[in-house]
Amino acid sequence: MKRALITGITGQDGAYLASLLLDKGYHVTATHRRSSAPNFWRIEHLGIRNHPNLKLLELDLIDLSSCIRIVQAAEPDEVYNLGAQTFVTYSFEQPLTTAQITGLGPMHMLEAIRLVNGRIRYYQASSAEMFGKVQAVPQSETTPFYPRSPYGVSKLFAHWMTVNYRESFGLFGCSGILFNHESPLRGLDFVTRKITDGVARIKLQNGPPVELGNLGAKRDWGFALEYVEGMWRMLQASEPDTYVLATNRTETVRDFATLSFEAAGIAVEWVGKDENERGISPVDGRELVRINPRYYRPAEVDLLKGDSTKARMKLGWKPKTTLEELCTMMVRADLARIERSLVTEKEPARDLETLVSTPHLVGAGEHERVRVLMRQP
Ligand code: GDR
Repeated sequence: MKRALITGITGQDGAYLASLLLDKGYHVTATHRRSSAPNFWRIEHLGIRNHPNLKLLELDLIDLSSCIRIVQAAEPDEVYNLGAQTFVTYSFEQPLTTAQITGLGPMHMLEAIRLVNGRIRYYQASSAEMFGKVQAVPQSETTPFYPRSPYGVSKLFAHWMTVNYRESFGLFGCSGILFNHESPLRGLDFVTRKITDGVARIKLQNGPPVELGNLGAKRDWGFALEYVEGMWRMLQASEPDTYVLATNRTETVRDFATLSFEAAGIAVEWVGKDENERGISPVDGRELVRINPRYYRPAEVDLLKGDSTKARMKLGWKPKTTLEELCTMMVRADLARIERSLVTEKEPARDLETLVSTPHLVGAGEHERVRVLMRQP
């Protein structure tokens, strides 16, 4: 039985990855930061919280000695470092905390591995935010970096440390430069889930307009479940390397909103410019989206579009879910949540049930996987 250590089990990727590895027969030690109200709704939702091969432990990545002890105790073959302060906006408010957790945290993990057992394979969750003010379109493993936030700078430090430990100490360190990846398990802070949740509230509860910042930012959005599978593939390869995972399609936040409203059967028309731009219903003129400048960022990443040719050629990885399917999946999940009055992040969501009943929204393979996640016969 292979053993894995995952940091960041309470996040979207940590939950999906733990579920994937448990299905593959791994023993998984998964860590989360101490909190008075631990946030386990995602792993509860995926039905793995009490899995006999899942062990949950507290860990703070800024404490090197804890990292060493965790690696000693878990005896992993593979470490997936997903724990981080992942919200870009927040990193402008708390740059030092972000640098400590997102930048130095991975360094502690690398040191722990070097000290305890240098044969452990390591995955670093790097980010397309490292490309920031992009120097080429699309962005690949060879595109120069230009981060635009304390978050991006911290991720870049961790990325280069992973490369450095690979080259200096022969550590099997992989850096996965992942472009935005979303799902019904995304947190409400991120723009996609904020939109799909807002759409569902407008549809079912006559909710208020969705307040957004920069509608013109372009992102390359994929389905998170497919991206965590890419992480696993990186650690199964014969050599450690750096890979971009992306769909190679870029759309604006405005487009994501349009597709999401359409998924709920609501047409949207865009009028006005800049701070006065609004999304309105062409049917009754109702305001659906408005700008709130408080969501603008001090420095923006305008355009992300990834080229994942290397991952396709070397790992056999490619994304399957289209943006239309992703929006539909997320909107339906939020509609289902609200229909069941499970409207807070603390409560277990039921979105995968929605997926099971809508197999046409995801590929046959993913549907099968969702059924497994749901523990359905
Ligand atoms: P991002 O994701 O910063 O790309 O990082 P996010 O969804 O927060 O923002 C995407 C784009 O949408 C614009 N935007 C808004 N964003 C938020 N959060 N809220 C709003 O109201 C809003 N209005 C417009 C933003 O300005 C931005 O351009 C995500 C995170 O998951 C990172 O951890 C990860 O590393 C990268 O993706 C790849």
